[in-house]
Amino acid sequence: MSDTSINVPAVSVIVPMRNEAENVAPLSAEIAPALTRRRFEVICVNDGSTDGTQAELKRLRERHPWLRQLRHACSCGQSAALRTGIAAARAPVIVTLDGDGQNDPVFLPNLVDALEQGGPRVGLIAGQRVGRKASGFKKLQSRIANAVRSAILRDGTRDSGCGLKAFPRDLALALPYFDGLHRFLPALVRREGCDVGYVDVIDRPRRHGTSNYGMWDRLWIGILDLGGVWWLIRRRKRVPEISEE
Ligand SMILES: Nc1nc2c(ncn2[C@@H]2O[C@H](COP(=O)(O)OP(=O)(O)OP(=O)(O)O)[C@@H](O)[C@H]2O)c(=O)[nH]1
Ligand SMILES: [Mg+2]
Repeated sequence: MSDTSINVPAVSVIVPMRNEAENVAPLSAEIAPALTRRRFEVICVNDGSTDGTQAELKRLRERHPWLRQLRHACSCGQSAALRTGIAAARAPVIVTLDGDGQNDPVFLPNLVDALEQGGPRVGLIAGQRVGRKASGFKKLQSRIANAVRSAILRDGTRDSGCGLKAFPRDLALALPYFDGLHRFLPALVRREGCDVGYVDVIDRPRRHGTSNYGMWDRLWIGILDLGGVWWLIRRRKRVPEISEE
């Protein structure tokens, strides 16, 4: 890693973390080699963790100057954590991944490459999980949620729940914000008139710790959010082209 990597990064990797102490070290050890060709920073957003996540991130920062920790005083949720990271990012390109080890950082460059090669019309590259490692029941919930979402929003996306995503920072900051937004990025990006690209990624099991979501968060809140996103899309107005004369 060269010293310039901490000055002006080309890519900001954002990792939301709530009680992921045991996952921090193995994950950062995988991110750095995956991005050697690029100047990068990694922003771990510690979402009010009550375990050793804060201390572990502090310890690793001494070794890795590219590793930043932003900490929420109390837990505000995964969307808020992503928003905090995006706002603080210094690079024009953002890549996100979950902090539990399920998303393999080896796919990070594929997402960034696809975004760059897609040109200015592409506003999002979404990872599509293959070989899901979740339990049968969780996979069923996810399959139903994805089928209902894509039927209602017609966002052309097989899997919107994968943590691996790449997008321009400016576009992300312009999207309407609500809790749960991270599950609807393809529809929201298309709403802005941008295209969405896809990259298949191999899913892994959670490395340590426990899932932060129960069935209620996933299904019922998901249904409520789906209604909200449907409304946002219905109420979309043409974006005016403005010229000053
Ligand atoms: N669920 C949840 N995750 C959070 C929160 N804040 C940060 N995160 C992080 O967001 C990422 C995704 O959360 P997970 O609990 O793994 O959710 P998931 O991958 O959809 O579900 P599992 O398949 O059960 O692991 C992890 O890195 C969490 O640590 C929060 O308030 N709730
Ligand atoms: Mg997970």
